This record gives sequence, structure tokens and C-alpha cells, in this order.
Amino acid sequence: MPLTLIDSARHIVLIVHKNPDADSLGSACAFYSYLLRSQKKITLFCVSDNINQNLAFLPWFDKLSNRFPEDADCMVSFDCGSYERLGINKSLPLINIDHHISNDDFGTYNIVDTSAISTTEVVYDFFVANSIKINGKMALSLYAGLMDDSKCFSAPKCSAKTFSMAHDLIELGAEHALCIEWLYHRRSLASLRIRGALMKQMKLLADGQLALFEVPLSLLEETGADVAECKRVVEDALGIRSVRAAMIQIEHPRGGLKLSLRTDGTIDASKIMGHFGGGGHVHRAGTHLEQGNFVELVESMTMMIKKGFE
Ligand SMILES: [Mn+2]
Repeated sequence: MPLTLIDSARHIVLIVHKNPDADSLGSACAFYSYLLRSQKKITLFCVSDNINQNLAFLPWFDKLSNRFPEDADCMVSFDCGSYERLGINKSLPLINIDHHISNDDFGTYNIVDTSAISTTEVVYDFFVANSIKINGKMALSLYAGLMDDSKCFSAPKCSAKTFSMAHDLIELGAEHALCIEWLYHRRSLASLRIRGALMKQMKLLADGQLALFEVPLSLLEETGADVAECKRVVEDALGIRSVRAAMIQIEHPRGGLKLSLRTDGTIDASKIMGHFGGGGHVHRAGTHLEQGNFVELVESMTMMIKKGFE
């Protein structure tokens, strides 16, 4: 059982995915607070060295490290839809906590609830089920993930459960205003510049149902935007009345092509990206192409999306 594994461990590594978002890091931070109650060593690990500074309001943000400890004997991963997302390869017992439909249960123990709107919801349910007391820091961390993955309580997946969890977390000390400020109001100049540039070059296909964006490396350099800031533009495109799916291709600074697909839910983004080595959710999914004929691969993705409209 996951709790037995945690109890017997001496040094637990909490793993957030590459380029972490508020859901992954918020889940790990809540767990960090919980584990502090035991006399164990804890490491908050992320393979990426360039962490989105808009997450700096989360407790334990300054504890993040990209050095995997030698003496670790247990790992817990948060919001990682596949083993590849951990960015490391270690043969240690692993608890996989997640909500992606594409999750293939890669852990020793898997706490995966695909009906949850965020991984922080899965963590919250785990705390409640095990009568683990949620303090203010934990509530804030869980709330941040809930707000981010529900697109500030606007995603179609929002349910009575989402709002009742929000209610409970605010009562437990989560600061709504702080989360809104850091996750939604603090936009960088670069993110606005990339938005302008991309909206101008957006291609509309299939009677305006499909929006396509291309980000060459030169545009990233010109605007100073990062990959996460580019992806926000895809969300904006989905707000156009005729658009049912929006896809962005980003030339990755470290090589390869990153693709991110958002849909209105009538087309399964996770299924399409699954054909190309990726995964995610019905409404949003992505993949990273390392090699191959990128033009041809993107062309066949586009065909698949168009087929979904029929
Ligand atoms: Mn998530």
C-alpha cells in the first residue's frame, strides 16, 4: 500500500514533471508539507532547471532541486502522464499520483483518477481518505493546482466537486487573491508580444474550425517568450467562435518539435497525440517529436483532427 511504502521510506523524492505547472508543483508542495510531519528526508525534484517564476508564490518553491539524491529510497511523482515526463530513470519504488487519461500506471503504486480535474484533487482526496490534516500551506498549494487546471474555474470539466473543494480549501486557508495574482494577472511582456505575433500569423483551416500556429526558434528569441507562454495563445484561439481545435508547433530550443493541441472536447486530443508518442487529456494534449519528417508528421496530425470534425 502507498502509505506503508511512505512509512518505511527514509528519503523520499517528490518529483514534478518537466517544465512544471501549478498542478504538478502544487501537488508536490502539499505533499512536502505533509511529509515534514514525519522524521524523514525529503527532496523536491524537477529535472528542468528553468522553472516558471510565476510559481514562486508556492510554499517550498525555493526547495526545488534538479539534483537527484544518492540515498533516496522512494519516489512519488505528481501530474506525470507518462514515465518519460519524470525526466529521470531510477529503479526505486514509485507512487504515481495523477489524473491524465493517458496515464499507463507506470508506478509501483498508482493513485490515478482520470475523473479528477487536477492532480491536486487526487492529492486532496488522498489526504481526506487518510484523515491527514490539511494546513494553510497545503490548502494554498492544492488550490493553486485546482485553479490552474480548471483554467480559473472556466473549464468544461468544472463540477460541483470542483467548487466544493475550492470552498473547503479556502476555509482551510488557501488565498484566492494570491493565486489569481500570480497565476493570471502577472503576465510578462514577452507573453503579450508572442500573443500579438501569433494571432497575426494564425492559420484557419476547415471552415475556421481548426487554428494552427507555428513558432520558429527565431520568434522565441525575438519576443523572449518561453514554451509555456506560447501555449497560452492556443487557449485564446479556442475562444474564437468557429474554432473547435487549435494546435501549436514550437521549435524547441533543445531540439525537436513540441506540439500542443487544445480542443472543445468533441475531438479527443489525447487520442490524436497518442498516435505520435504523446498524450494528455480529451481537451488538451501534446507530444514532443525528436526526429522524423516533421512536415509530414504535422500534416498527418492535421488530417486526423479534420477527420474528427466529420
Ligand atoms: Mn494536471
